[in-house]
Amino acid sequence: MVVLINTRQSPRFSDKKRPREEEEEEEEEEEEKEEEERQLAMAASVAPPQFDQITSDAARAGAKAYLQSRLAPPSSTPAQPFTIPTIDLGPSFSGSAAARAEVARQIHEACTTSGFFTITNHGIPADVTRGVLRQAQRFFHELPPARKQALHMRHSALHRGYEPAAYTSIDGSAETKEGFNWGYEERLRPASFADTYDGGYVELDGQRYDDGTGNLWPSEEDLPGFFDAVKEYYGEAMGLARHLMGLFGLALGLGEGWFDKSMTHPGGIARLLYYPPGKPEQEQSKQDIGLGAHSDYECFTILLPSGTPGLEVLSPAGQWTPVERVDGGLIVNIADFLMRWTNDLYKSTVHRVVNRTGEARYSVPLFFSINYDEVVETLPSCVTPSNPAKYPPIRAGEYVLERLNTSTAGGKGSYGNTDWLDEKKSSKNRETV
Ligand SMILES: O=C(O)CCC(=O)C(=O)O
Ligand SMILES: [Fe+2]
Repeated sequence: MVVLINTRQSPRFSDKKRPREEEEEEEEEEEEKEEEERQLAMAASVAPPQFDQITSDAARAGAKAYLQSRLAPPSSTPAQPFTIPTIDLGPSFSGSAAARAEVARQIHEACTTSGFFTITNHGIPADVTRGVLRQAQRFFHELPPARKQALHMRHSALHRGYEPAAYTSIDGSAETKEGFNWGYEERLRPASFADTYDGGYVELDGQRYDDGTGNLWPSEEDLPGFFDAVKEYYGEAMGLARHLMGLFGLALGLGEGWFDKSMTHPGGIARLLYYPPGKPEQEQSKQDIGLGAHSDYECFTILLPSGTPGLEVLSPAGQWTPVERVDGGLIVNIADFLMRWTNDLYKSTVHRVVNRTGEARYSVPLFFSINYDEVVETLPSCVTPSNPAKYPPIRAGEYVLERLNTSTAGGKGSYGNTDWLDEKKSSKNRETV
């Protein structure tokens, strides 16, 4: 059991402010407002990253409409049992094809009903999961505010770095969570990729930043050991994700190796999340949402939660259902690519986080994607004359980027941030010449 202590003093409980502090706060707000305006002006004048104009436009238009459609109140679906099963993944690592097929069968059942399941015996050592949760705590509470601001997501065209509270808004409500986001880079390559990685990793926008220029890390000096602990968990989780993709292939009757060709340089965005202590149910308002209702974008998500509850899943009957924590378990949820491949057979279920406890909550999701330059197109086996493909083909990276862009408060996305990234890349190149 991980015990995480919130060392941060909530502003709600702070003493009455002195005028000097108020002045400083006002100045800060003014600066933030100016920065916001500057970003909006840039957003209007800088073109979105070009990769494949046709699918890029479609992804952007589709992303917004899609999110709205998933958030619409459900039709008159009658209440039905809605369970989030726990699946013992242990037998799936055995040499027995029958044992692996049985695990795949259980996965198939979960994916066609709730779209969520908890896995146990997943193979990630407890000290590694404890280690990364500990780093989340350090990042949010030990890194000085100025250092966090230097890693602000507004400096990234790829939504990487530090995300302060209320910076993103996926269903229109301001969110109380803070985050730290990163994606794949060469330094993170797990040993388990040795036989499968082809060296061709490209980012969401189809470009190469695998030398690390796409990410924003705290320095080793500021947080000693942070990078190594995060890398260790990330490597384990990426390896587990590849294993799960084999099981999804099996579950869909395609074979364990079906997705291998699309995982030669897979994408995997991960983040550390911090949800400040919340209020009891009766005092909650819309402002207290930790993370607004949404579906995830990629193949599936592997979520490592701390001991504090808060994750809720929307059932087909429109009921928010809490996900029970299973000791040592990881939560897996289907995301949009698997829903699109399977023409809605697998459910990319809407979920949200509300911390109703007086304790801080932390979590570490990994959003596993196929190669970002691959196209996701409905599987022929999931299409019939009476059930034609519901979704047009989309390029993986573009789709994720457009969904991320629509989630930034004000909808301006990261378009205004490309100059900064180009500058960072060219100065890095200058250093290495
Ligand atoms: O923190 C959690 O429990 C869920 C996080 C999540 O849904 C997400 O980051 O997409
Ligand atoms: Fe999510």
